[in-house]
Amino acid sequence: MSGNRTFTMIKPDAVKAGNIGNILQMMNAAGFRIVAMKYTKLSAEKAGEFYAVHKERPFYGELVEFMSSGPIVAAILEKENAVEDFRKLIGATNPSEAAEGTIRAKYATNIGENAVHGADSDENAAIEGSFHFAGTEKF
Ligand code: 3AN
Repeated sequence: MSGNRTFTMIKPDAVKAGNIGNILQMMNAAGFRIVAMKYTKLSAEKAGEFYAVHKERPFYGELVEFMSSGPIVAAILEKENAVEDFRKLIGATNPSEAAEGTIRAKYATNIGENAVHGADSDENAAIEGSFHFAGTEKF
């Protein structure tokens, strides 16, 4: 059975471009409820830890540098079938392949600076949510 929570980050490119409000509005309009949210900045060390699964990928260094380059918004979101529905809402990793109307089609710059993160499984959503939030910060 699929779970009802996912984890997201509005990435430094979208924050810099002034798109926090627009992106939250799209999440809200798609029926996601905010369980936890914070405006924060990852150190290079923390970004490296978060993306440790991509350690061997050629873009790892670039990804860590980018994700620690400026503030982000981290959030846990709730909705039935959250992980899958949220991946649909954000669109493909590469914005040139992202379906029309998706968050990445509208706001991503390129495959690396792609505006938002969305957890890819229920298991990772839980791990990533716990990485950013204590139990007392979830409502
Ligand atoms: P998604 O974020 O769609 O789950 P993943 O998990 O394959 O995509 O990649 C994680 C992050 O790594 C992406 N959001 C993107 O910022 C970065 N990334 C993925 N592929 C590339 C690439 N070919 N070049 C640069 N950065 C990439």
